[in-house]
Amino acid sequence: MRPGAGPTSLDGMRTPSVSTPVRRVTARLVAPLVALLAAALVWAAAPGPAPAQAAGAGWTGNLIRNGSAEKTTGKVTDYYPPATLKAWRTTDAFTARRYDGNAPDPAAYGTYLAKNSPGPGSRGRQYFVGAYKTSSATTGRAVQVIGLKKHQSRIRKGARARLVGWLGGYPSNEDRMAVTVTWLSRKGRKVGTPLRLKPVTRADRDPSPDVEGDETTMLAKRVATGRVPGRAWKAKVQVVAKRGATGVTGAYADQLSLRIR
Ligand SMILES: [Ca+2]
Ligand SMILES: [Ca+2]
Repeated sequence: MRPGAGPTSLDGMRTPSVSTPVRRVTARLVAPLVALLAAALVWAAAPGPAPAQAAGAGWTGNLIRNGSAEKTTGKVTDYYPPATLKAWRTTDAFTARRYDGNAPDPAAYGTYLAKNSPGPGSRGRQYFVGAYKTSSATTGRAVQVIGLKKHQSRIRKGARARLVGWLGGYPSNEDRMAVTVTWLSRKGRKVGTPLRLKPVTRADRDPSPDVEGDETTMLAKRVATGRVPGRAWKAKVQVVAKRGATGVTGAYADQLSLRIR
């Protein structure tokens, strides 16, 4: 199957039959060929769903809704009052913030993320922010439960899962984001082994606290893969902003995705 091969061939067939004097013999030869080509075109066009599957090599699309923090209501230029994130149930001022304009020195940028801070190439306009203005006793959190009903046949055959997220913060702060996917049975019981993204800690953002120049306000990619348990009926995604000891200012994340195949 070569997309486009059909129409090109058909045009090629039309050209001589229109531009040259039509003889009965030619017409008799051309008519069956045109019919054959038309049949070939129908055949080529028929397997519509195939390209979508081939594009992801068997993986589903991203099952996490609003995984890039782009869909919000309320102000995203400041954290407070917190904007509401669509598709997520949030606690304790877990919200989204807009990336600041390009920073002259992105690696040494301040407490917020800029459009050109180290992070995903395709990041949209906003990122997840947690642990801002929280009480000392709690952590900010966003939760989303994904129904897996339509993937049941795939899951029963033994599916794999791939969880990806970009996590980070700024160097002088210990806040960090943790992402967990827990599999739930039809009755809501935990089944299988959860997927966890390792937080990007202060040590990751400032490897040598005594040495200047290696501090980075950033997001780094974290990936976790694992088996989808055969009894999984739902996937519960939790994004938890963990507080540092010195205060509460920001744990960041963006581009969260969960795919199975
Ligand atoms: Ca985003
Ligand atoms: Ca340092």
